[in-house]
Amino acid sequence: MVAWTDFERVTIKDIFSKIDYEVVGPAAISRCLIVYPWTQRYFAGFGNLYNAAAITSNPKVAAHGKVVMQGLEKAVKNMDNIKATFTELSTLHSEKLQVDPDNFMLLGDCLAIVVASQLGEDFTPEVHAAFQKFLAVVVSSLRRQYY
Ligand code: HNI
Repeated sequence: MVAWTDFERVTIKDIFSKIDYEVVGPAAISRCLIVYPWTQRYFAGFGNLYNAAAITSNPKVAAHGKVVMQGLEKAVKNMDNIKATFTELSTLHSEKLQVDPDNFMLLGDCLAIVVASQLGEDFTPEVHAAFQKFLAVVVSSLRRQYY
């Protein structure tokens, strides 16, 4: 059970209310696929991921970015129960998709960079700390069904 301060709760909800999933999701997943190219291996069905231009203009990548944001929204709405909320998603990534869980925080860090660029001066160190804590809980919840 994670203890959240009032500031952290308000900040996480505030970030998700301010960002546009259709911009942030695709930008974060694209950045992850470009910066950490080994993550491309899980998206063989997405077609052309040949270079940065192909990745950022690939409609399947963009659609998936939005799906990831919708997954994160469930965590935002269930901040006191993220582990249980992500049980099925963790099992899916472990058993079906077989994603190396070390990749989760790589995507999380890409997301933090994109959110920072969207929020500008509002992304203070305190806001960053709250967001990073949220990502850490998400990642540990996604790792939970791995064995
Ligand atoms: Ni992930 C599918 C959420 C990290 C590879 N992923 C999903 C779905 C959600 C999701 C939601 C859709 C599930 C469904 O169809 O029921 N993924 C998340 C979240 C994170 C994350 C919240 C971390 C912040 N996923 C990753 C990472 C990789 C990854 C780091 C690989 C490097 N995910 C996948 C793949 C799929 C997927 C592959 C299936 C995509 C498809 O459409 O075929």
